[in-house]
Amino acid sequence: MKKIFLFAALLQLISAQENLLINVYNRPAKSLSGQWNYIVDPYENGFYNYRYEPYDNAKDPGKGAYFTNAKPKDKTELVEYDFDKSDTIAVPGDWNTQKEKLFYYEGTIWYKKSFDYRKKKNTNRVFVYFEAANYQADVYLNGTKLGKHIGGFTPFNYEVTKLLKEKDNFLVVKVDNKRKKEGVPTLNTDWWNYGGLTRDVKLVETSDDFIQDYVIQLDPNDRKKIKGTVTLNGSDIAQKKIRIIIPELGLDQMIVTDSSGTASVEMQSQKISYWTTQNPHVYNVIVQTQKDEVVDQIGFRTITTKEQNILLNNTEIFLRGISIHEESPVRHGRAHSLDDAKQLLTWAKELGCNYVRLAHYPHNEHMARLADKMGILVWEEIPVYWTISWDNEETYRNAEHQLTTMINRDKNRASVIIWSMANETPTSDLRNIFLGKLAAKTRALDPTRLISAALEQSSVPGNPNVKIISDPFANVVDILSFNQYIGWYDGLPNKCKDIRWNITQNKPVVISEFGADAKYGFHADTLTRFSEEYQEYLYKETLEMISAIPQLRGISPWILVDFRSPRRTLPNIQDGWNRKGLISDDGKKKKAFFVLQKFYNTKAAMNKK
Ligand code: GCB
Repeated sequence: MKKIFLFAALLQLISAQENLLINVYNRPAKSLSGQWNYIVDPYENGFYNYRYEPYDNAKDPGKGAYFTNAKPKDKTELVEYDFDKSDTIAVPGDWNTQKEKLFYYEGTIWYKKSFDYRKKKNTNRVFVYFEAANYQADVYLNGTKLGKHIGGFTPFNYEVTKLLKEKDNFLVVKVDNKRKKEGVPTLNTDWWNYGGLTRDVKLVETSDDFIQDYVIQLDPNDRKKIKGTVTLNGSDIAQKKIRIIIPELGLDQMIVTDSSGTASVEMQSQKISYWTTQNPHVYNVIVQTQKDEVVDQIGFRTITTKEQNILLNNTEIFLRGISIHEESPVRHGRAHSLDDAKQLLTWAKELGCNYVRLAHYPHNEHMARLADKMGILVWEEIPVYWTISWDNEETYRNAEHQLTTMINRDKNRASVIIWSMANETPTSDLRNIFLGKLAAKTRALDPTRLISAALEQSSVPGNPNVKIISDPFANVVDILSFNQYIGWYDGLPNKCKDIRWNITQNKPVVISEFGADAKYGFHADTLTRFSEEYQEYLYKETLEMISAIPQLRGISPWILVDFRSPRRTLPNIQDGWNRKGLISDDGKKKKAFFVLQKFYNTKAAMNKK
């Protein structure tokens, strides 16, 4: 009972922070996707006056403030911009790959969309929901500021009920993708800093009192029990009846909210078909109040570790994985659509995967939803990458906010089993405290999933060929993960034969990265860098080397598809692409793809026995 109370309290905490609507894919919504007008504003002239004071703070912002979408009253009036006469760009979509002139652009771009909107019911409420904007968004509707959001890969929403008109609304968004030292991620990464409204924007309509949030899942301690919490939002939400129905299981239960609009549920069933990678069964779950109804598709499973094993529904599992960046291999640029997700996850399946690492930031919601349906386990992570400003409190708050939002959005997805805190971060006291706080937060928000981070390996002093994981954060994680590039950044592939692993932690090991660059179609001998043969050789040697790690329970090599990175400049080979993909940027499979595929097929066959 106490546990349930705690769970409910924590859920409320998440909701209060942001009031993020969950499951917007199944709610009545009008997408604002399509062409938006845009103005490129490197000097942020539409945001600051000539004394560099933000118009946001001014009593009368005047005609210079772009968010007012000003038009001259007559020919004498001076207005030096015009959204409607400006060029258009597609939303969702990054700006870099839509306009040649914006390919390398890092700065501010203003977006404007005009629309009419008629509510279905007068008493209803409306929210504008952004699936993501990279990196900072200042949002205005009809000349009023709704808010500012920081973080390029997580959703956010604002209520617009009072501001919305039936005709001629204008939504203006200033999106700024300048990299910042204190940002999350920080200045240096190994991926393209795609800017803009990279995911869908929609208007979501709800009843006046509505279902804000819920988590419904299998009780980790009793696999015949489904339990959860529902939170309402509105002015009259205390002592309200909520009905939870799972038709396929014949479950139908009424619960009543407490004074804060939250209610907990517990339901018993003997006939739950557990979600597995072979049979990814999802149930329709209906949450109903007198005024609102939300339907979701939820799978029920448990995920735990026991000593060196990972257990899915109490059965040992090996994670046959691959890392993926959120890039579209067909269109190039940021992926955002269901088709993009299908392409990436279908390739992962073809490779023999039952698991993917979604690197290095939260991907769009389609990915986890589709993984639920396809039976692919998922690692999700936040962009706490390399050299974050560990001593900066704002940086911590930002990272925690991204983490909280990611968990909040995807907490009902059975496929998601691991929350990852960070990637290749150098150990220090401040970093250990930073990550420790993130991990504690994660455990408080979601005690049902596993925690990890992509750590680094090191050598025993005086013996470079004996590898260990010497990182205090290894004591915190449930899954011991690390990246290693022996044979690429460290020697040649035959070095793998000399390496001995001395991993002393009694935990499952999942190697989060290994790999080598190869340019598709470039053939040479196995020691020629960037040839397909080198990459193929490295995969063979690495797979043999890591198979000797007794507690190895999974891998997610780097990476499914070549991806853009400004760090990779070698002409005729890289040309701005990280070439560690097993598939080229135009969808062609390299030789190493088939090495890994064979390894996975053998593993899968062994696991069936
Ligand atoms: C890493 C990073 C990844 C890079 C990769 C590489 O360790 O985690 O973001 O892209 O190496 O290709 O160097």
